[in-house]
Amino acid sequence: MKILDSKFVESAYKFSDLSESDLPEIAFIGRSNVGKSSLINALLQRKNLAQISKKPGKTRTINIFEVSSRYGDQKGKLNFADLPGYGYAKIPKKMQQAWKTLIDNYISKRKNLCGLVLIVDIRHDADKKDIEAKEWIVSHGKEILLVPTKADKLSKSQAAIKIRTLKDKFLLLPHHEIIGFSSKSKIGKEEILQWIGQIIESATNGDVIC
Ligand SMILES: Nc1nc2c(ncn2[C@@H]2O[C@H](COP(=O)(O)OP(=O)(O)OP(=O)(O)O)[C@@H](O)[C@H]2O)c(=O)[nH]1
Ligand SMILES: [Mg+2]
Repeated sequence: MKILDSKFVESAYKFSDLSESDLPEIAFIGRSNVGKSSLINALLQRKNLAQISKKPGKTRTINIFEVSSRYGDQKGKLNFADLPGYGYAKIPKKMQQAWKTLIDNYISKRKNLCGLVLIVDIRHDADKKDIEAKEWIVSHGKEILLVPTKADKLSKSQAAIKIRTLKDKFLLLPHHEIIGFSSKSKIGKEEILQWIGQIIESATNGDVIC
């Protein structure tokens, strides 16, 4: 899939504040500070469309971006959704709960949500919250792509070993893909765009979106 253009559409603190959309949507989910917003910017070839920070907890709302793309001969539009990160202990309990509710509602109720990119840090072991997120996504029948990011922090061979270990830890099924990525070297970018293109193509066959 080739990206032609992208723009910010809206932010929402609560699921009910989000406008309905009839464009197929791909969401980016993962722990705080793992690199969700950086991945979105890399895919869209934008420096700071999704806001990035060294401090965890930068993305506090669901942020929707509209993307114009080309896949094969087809031109079309889709949405990217940047979700707030989970698992950051230093924010107040109340806010952690509000984000969890927001993400849970989003995955279970967003009608045009076709697939989720679950991002983990390639240096870390799969933790309980990441596995829970994967189970929650799969249980709602959504497509999932696991992306271990910050691959530039490991050697190529270390990264390959880590990817195999994560595939086992997450109990990924044969049709579930895992693609290592780095927002520094952009390794994995084309494969991730290819995955998104395929999901959107099969999701929009016919009249029903996802
Ligand atoms: N080395 C390296 N650093 C990265 C990579 N991706 C993100 N970072 C850095 O990690 C930090 C967090 O990146 P963000 O993209 O803001 O992460 P996020 O998951 O959106 O964070 P929250 O919105 O706070 O949940 C920033 O300092 C980024 O520059 C990567 O692939 N390699
Ligand atoms: Mg972010």
